[in-house]
Amino acid sequence: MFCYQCQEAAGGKGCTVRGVCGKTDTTANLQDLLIYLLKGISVYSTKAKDLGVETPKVDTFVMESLFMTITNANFDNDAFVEQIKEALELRDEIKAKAETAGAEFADLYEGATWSGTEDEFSAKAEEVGVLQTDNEDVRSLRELITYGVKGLAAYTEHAYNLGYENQEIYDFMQKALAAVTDDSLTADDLVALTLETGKFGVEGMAQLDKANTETYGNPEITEVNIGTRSNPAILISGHDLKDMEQLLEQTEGTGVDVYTHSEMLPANYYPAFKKYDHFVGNYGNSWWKQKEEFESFNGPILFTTNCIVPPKGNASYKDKIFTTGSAGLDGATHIEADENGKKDFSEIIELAKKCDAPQEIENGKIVGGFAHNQVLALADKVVDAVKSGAIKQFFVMAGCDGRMNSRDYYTEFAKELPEDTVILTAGCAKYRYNKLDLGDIGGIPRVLDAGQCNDSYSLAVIAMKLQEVFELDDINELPISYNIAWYEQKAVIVLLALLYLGVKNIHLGPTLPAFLSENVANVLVDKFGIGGISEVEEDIEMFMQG
Ligand code: FS2
Ligand code: SF4
Repeated sequence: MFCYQCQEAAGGKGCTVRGVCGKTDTTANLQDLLIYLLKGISVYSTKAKDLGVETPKVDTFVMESLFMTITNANFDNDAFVEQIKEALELRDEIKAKAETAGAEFADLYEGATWSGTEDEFSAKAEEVGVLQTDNEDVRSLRELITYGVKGLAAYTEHAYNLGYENQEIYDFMQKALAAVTDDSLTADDLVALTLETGKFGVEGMAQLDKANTETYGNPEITEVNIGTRSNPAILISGHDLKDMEQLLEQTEGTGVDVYTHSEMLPANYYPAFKKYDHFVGNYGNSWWKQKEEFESFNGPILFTTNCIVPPKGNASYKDKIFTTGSAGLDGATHIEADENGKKDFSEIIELAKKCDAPQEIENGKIVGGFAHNQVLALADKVVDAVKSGAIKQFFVMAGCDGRMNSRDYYTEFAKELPEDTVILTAGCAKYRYNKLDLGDIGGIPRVLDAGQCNDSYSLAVIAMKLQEVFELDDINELPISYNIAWYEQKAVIVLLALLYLGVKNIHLGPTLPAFLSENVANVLVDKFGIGGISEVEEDIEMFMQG
């Protein structure tokens, strides 16, 4: 195996024996083989699309498969084997359709032609990973695009689950996958494709924002309970709000409570979910704390997406884990949707009834719900505070959390920021500082949580609105600094989206991606002013000087 798609890549270079995330080499290789076949499918489907062939089956298959390969989403080897078999069938189907429409193919990428049986998968998988591309810079750009497209696929799938689709996004994902197999593309072509990926990142996040807010209302300022009650309960993690809705509907009146964990916390901000009395609040912290927090929760856990940490063999909650959607874990029960998108969570509910109530690990409330609509409703107050100098600067500290101790930097950074600054956050990065008492500025809390990582879109909308109000030509003239924490591929698409929107001087930590070669990193520095992080005090000084 060789994998370097996330921030925790071993030694800052890549995982080669077993993932720091817990991914075995078998899983990693099967994921590589699946990506290799998705590229092959995309070679045919892009051509078919050019010839007017509609490809709905390919569109959703590619999206779901990409999502399955995101860090910490799916550890189920059987699921990958099934997906690979389906990919081979679908590839033949789309090839035939393209040929019927008049396409001719020559000198094809090997992922478009290779076939094998299940017992040949693992041997083939070892040959088709990231290192297949020899040139370090080309490999770096190809992977940057591929990881961005994976993040885009995740957001696209959540919107799809709510009935929102955009053909152009599907087409782009396949265009990008086909392009990264094309040896005739120059480094400049790949840089242009990287920015185009960012453009679709903006569209994907906007689509998901529309899907979530039209379906469940606009997030609003909310005090979220972080304590517990005495009923047995289910913990729901991940990002999928459709799953959240169905779980709340099905648990209503059963005597089983529901709590969110990690990235599902922002579900508490949506009006449509507030009507449920048995929706108690949020339990615990970000994803990497799950080994301890799932022990004390006592009840079953439903993963709707990443981030899953494979449990230890003796974990008490091992048999209480359920997955759905693109998430998967060897040994966990996977709940499929029926043809109408309905999921039956009764097995989880019955199990919850037999479990003890959660053990309280903290109590009190945290505040969130500052997505674009809510912040724009407070726009006058915010603008006045900026004009009067009460708010000197905003810090976008969106992104992900992770295990590394070096992420204590973000807690310290938040604590040390001058009191006339406000943090705009989204994603699980918030858990590094959302329980600190940082106070408020004239009633505006100093940490404004917009929601999940995809709600970074809200932060961009807020920035664009402020640019308009202050009549600035350039978004970079705003008093907003970007100190973003990344971990997995959804943070990659968020970053590319911000670059596409023209945001410069983004600092990325705790380390720069291992998949950026020196030359590609230099391009990002020269073109966009991307930087890393150093020491808290030094960095604050640098940011405050603008
Ligand atoms: Fe956090 Fe993990 Fe949201 Fe990422 S819970 S690192 O999936 O996508 O942010
Ligand atoms: Fe390593 Fe991250 Fe890949 Fe897991 S996803 S194998 S931790 S680089």
